[in-house]
Amino acid sequence: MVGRCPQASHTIQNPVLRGFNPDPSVIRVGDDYYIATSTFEWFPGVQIHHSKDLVHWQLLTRPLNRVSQLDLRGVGASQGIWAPCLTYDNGIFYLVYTVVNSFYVNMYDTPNYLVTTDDISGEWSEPIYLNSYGFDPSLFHDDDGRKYIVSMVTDHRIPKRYRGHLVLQEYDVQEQQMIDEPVTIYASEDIYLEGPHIYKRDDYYYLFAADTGTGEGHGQSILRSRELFGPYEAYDGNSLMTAREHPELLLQKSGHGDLVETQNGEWYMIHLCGRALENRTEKGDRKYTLGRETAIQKVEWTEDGWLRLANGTVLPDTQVPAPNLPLHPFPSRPARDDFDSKTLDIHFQSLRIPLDETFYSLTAREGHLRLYGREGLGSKYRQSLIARRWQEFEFSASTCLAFEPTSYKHLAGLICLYDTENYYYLHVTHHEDKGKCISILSAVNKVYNDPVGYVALPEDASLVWLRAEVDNDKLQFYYSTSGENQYEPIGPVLDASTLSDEACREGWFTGAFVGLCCQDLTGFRKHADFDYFEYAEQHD
Ligand code: 6LW
Repeated sequence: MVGRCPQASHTIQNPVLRGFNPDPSVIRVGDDYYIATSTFEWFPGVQIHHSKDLVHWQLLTRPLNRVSQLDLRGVGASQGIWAPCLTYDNGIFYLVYTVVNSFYVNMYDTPNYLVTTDDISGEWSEPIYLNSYGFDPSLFHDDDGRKYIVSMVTDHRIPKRYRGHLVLQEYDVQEQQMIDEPVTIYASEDIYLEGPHIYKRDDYYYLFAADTGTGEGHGQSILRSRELFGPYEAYDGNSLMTAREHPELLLQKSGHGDLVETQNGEWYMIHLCGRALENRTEKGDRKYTLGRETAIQKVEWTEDGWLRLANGTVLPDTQVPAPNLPLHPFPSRPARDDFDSKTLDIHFQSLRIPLDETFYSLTAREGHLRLYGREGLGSKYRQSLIARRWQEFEFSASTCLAFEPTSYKHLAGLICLYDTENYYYLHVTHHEDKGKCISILSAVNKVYNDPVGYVALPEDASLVWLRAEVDNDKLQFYYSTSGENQYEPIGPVLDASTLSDEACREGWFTGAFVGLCCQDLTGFRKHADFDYFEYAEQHD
């Protein structure tokens, strides 16, 4: 499926990584491009997508895939893995990232780690601890072989000394630890910088960093110095990219960029962005159910050694000229997963701990996913839940379930969720008076409702079909006990926009998911068998 000749006239359609894929970091190794993005409390940790043309992207791997590398039990919503930085040097891939253990409190705990591999889609090393100054660590490989970590610095004091503060410290590859003291390379009472990367080009070191937070005021800045440790001078044209004055643009929140040079000397910036729903929170913020996503802009160096968008403005474009590279589309994926494979589809993630066979099986009943019921939807420890990102504003998700609950503490079904405090759960359960029944449980910042109560199912209904249809801010559930063509709506139209960064109170960095789950709140692992899971998008 590889294109035969270079195609200069193609376009990159943004966002390239749709749905919850923030804090992108990019590298090119030969003809291959890779982007790493944050995964927070979702396991396995860090997503890496692959491309050969910057136009088509495919999810390749998630490197932090075992508990010895990453144990997120107990971490809060939107904590866990933040802002990975992917680099490559001398045959080795390096991935640094933060595991946020406490945030939204006075003192942050933000240990930073490094893992390595020589095979990006294979196994990665055990983590090496780096430091805990702040988050968004990035590894810089200098020409002389020495390596440095640049990181933002948090400050728990009231008031803080600086609004923006970055430090640089050397990392010793042989010793596998930080050496020497960290040096402040940026400190400002005005402009907050984070997500820093350092590059060397010609006679300058460039400090490339996100400015002004990650909301609609977000932007991208560049500074430079002839010395690695500064002083760094800011570009007059900062923010070199931002949508902050332009609420009409598709790519809101644009910032947190990283640079890549193609094989032909063209330059691109990948960056974080978000697509807004029109409805707003009580505070007046637009809502982003798809979380923060990843887009690409073409950039160019000016004659005096600064960087600007190739479109001549500071505004991020939805369509961007593709690089002069052969097109390389990937095969499209079927919307339906029949659970016939021995492994779960790569798009599924679990919460905080691995998808291991203590809570699911693809072989116990052939052609089915069996989930063994475990903890409740508020648990930050051992839920039996697999889910995938919402990637478009309009989609449907459906499943068919065999489940024989004998207690109201047995539940299984189809869920749309943001975190442990915000979800809509269409589920089969048992009721003392009604027997097997269907219900909806909604949670909106811990305010719980059951809008249809408990609806009895026919006694011989061994299979129950469940469906969710999402249209922007509207969610309608459906169910059937007599086949896929017999769906009837259940419950009111629900407000899907509560599952958004702006609406959720505990944490606001991820995005909405849809998936399957099973709870046995008696602790005896009652299981449910799911015949398939289908996620089908409606495109404009
Ligand atoms: C990311 C940081 C940020 O690490 O959000 O507000 C964090 N800024 O750059 C999580 O995406």
